[in-house]
Amino acid sequence: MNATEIKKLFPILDQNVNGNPLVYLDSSATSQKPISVIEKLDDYYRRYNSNVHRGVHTLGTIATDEYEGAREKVRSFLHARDSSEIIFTRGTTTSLNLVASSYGNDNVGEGDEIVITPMEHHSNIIPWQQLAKRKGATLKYIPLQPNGTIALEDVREAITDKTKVVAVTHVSNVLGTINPIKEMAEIAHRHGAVVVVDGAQSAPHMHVDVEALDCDFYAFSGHKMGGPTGVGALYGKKHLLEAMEPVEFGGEMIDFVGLYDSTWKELPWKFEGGTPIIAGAIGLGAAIDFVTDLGFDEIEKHEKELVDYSFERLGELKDFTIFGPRERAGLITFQLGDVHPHDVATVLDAEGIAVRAGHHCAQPLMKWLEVTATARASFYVYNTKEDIDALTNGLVKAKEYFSDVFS
Ligand code: 7TS
Repeated sequence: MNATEIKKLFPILDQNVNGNPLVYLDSSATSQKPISVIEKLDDYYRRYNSNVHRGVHTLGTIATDEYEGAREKVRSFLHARDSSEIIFTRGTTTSLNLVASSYGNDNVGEGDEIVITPMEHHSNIIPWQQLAKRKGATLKYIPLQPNGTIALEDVREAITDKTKVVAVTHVSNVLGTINPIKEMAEIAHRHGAVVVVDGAQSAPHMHVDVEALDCDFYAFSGHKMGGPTGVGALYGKKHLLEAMEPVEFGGEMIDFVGLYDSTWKELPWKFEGGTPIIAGAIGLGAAIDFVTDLGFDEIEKHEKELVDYSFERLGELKDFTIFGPRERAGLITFQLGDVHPHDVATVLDAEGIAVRAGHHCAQPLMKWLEVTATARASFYVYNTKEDIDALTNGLVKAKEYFSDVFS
């Protein structure tokens, strides 16, 4: 299936916005949803909406089977060994907070170090800042190379025997940089540290194999890969999760409750307090079916073509800067002369082209880039070369509109 055919499977993309066919280039913020995911959610609510893990009635059994079936799909998708290593969460942010609160609280102490990078999304900075403050630990940053990549010699320099956690994004949501997780994990493990991977921008776009990467934790969101909002997952190595305390207490996660003490269910349910994200998880399962049917070889190839074509077409523009390395995932963050990114995005929006403008929840990275904001076009399976032509034409218009800035 080519991208034009794939696009037809996403009903929302078949519309005009501001009088022009919608060109959706904001999938790093959230992707659109294929009809199969929309129908799966509809089917759950129409046919078998019930709570899960609660006994014998038929609808509840179907819902439980579908919910646990979705967990198995996530396991297989991440190439994890055991489905008990998959915890459903609200998404990447919740997953990372869970690790910082639970693993971090018990394993990071005064004088210890937490190593991160300046290219992290706020969701992979603030939980560690807070943990460091609570514990009197130090937050340490691996410096970036001028092109926005990480050099392994800097990783070796930053990680020491004091390091307890290395938290790093697999793919930068601003630069598109793909980080060397496997090599970083090897270095971290030599010093007894665990590696927490923010997979928000990798899970939707590339083969992920948590066993091959040998990361200890991996977090991702469903809504960036065709799934519903409000659901994602945390993978953790079983022996680590087993030793960790839950962070949310209440229904669903308990085994026995006494007046003054209680015990927890086994993995993964001890981390899923309250009625779980049933519809969300089932929808995420359908999204995983969708992307795995397309195939990650195809998805990676397609996005590489779009990146190559973007460099070719956007390279024709003068006063145009693309941030980040040439080898990258499927997104282009840019600056058009001195025009404010919000103004660029507003002109593009009038043409029906959706891009994101702002700090992309990466303020430390904006500081490193010496900008306050940027504009970003991000791609997914339904984007075509024509979308990039439309973006290029839109940017030419923006340049004309703001021609006083360029004169
Ligand atoms: N980590 C990275 C690398 C991200 O790109 C995002 C979301 C998150 C974590 C948080 O994910 P959430 O699903 O928990 O919100 N990134 C973006 C973005 O680039 N534009 O909008 C959201």
